[in-house]
Amino acid sequence: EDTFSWKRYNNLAEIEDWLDDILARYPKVTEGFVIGKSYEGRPIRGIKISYKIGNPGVFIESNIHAREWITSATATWFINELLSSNEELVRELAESHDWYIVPVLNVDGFVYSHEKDRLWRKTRQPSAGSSCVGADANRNYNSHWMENGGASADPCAEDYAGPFPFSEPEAKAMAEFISGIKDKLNVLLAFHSYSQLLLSPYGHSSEVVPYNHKDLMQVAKAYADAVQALPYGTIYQYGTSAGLLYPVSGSTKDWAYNEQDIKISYTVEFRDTGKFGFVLPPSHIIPNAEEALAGIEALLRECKKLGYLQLKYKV
Ligand code: 0X9
Ligand code: ZN
Repeated sequence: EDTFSWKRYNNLAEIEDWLDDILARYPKVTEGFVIGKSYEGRPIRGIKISYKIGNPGVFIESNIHAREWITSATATWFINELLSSNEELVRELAESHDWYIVPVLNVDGFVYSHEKDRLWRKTRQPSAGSSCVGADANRNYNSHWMENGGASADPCAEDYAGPFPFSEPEAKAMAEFISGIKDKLNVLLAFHSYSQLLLSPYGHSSEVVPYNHKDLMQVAKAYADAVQALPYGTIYQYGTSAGLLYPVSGSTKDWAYNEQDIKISYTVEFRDTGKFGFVLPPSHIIPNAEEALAGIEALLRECKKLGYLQLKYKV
């Protein structure tokens, strides 16, 4: 904890020590959890923050892609704000939702990106019959897996879908954990970088979702507007992954939407728009995190207005 800081990017050990410290400092409202183990056997840890029984649930997945360091830096800053801010809007945000946050999902890849290859993206599970290592865990979920050119079958590709759905222990652990609490989850956000985008389902198809596309756009607009209203706020675009970016099959947010009935589900692509890309200077950590906080606050306010934060289960 002495070395943990948002002035630089922290490695996995530093993040875990910091998390232990947070759990020790806020024992009444936090609970640590482990969703499972990575291929290399590391525990994949998260924190639940809950101030009262019966809140709507928000899940934040972060750093499924190893090199996207701004995501765990932002997630940890966000956790700290939820627990320690005295601002009324942040207190309200913290205390009227149940938060489930996994700061580093792809733990093996994250360690590898710190120790060996800064631009590593995938998991670290070897591929049978290939010398290439790892799959794109954000193509590995069992929802329209490998459909419509949304992933690659080539183990050497950066968007390799894996040999079969949930072949990657990290994606499988997420699926098992989320399935177990899905009745409590109203919202899922998957933190990524970069491009400054809010991406809604679908990823695998250029069709829009039949049920609530308009609402998903309205909620995304609330996030984008709140970010832009900040003194140094940047511009976020929003739309479907397939429409705005490229087809993506088997991603977390599509699986959550399609298979787990979590009807507010986005990928958030943080700063920047390409000047530094994945290697975003640490001076961006706090501004990016402040944008995320403002954006999420506005997003949830809009969700509430539209009726998406009603309890899905009886307490
Ligand atoms: O390609 C990806 O997985 C994401 N972009 S990134 O540069 N962070 O790798 C975009 C994924 C967006 N789409 C879905 N989650 N469906
Ligand atoms: Zn990503």
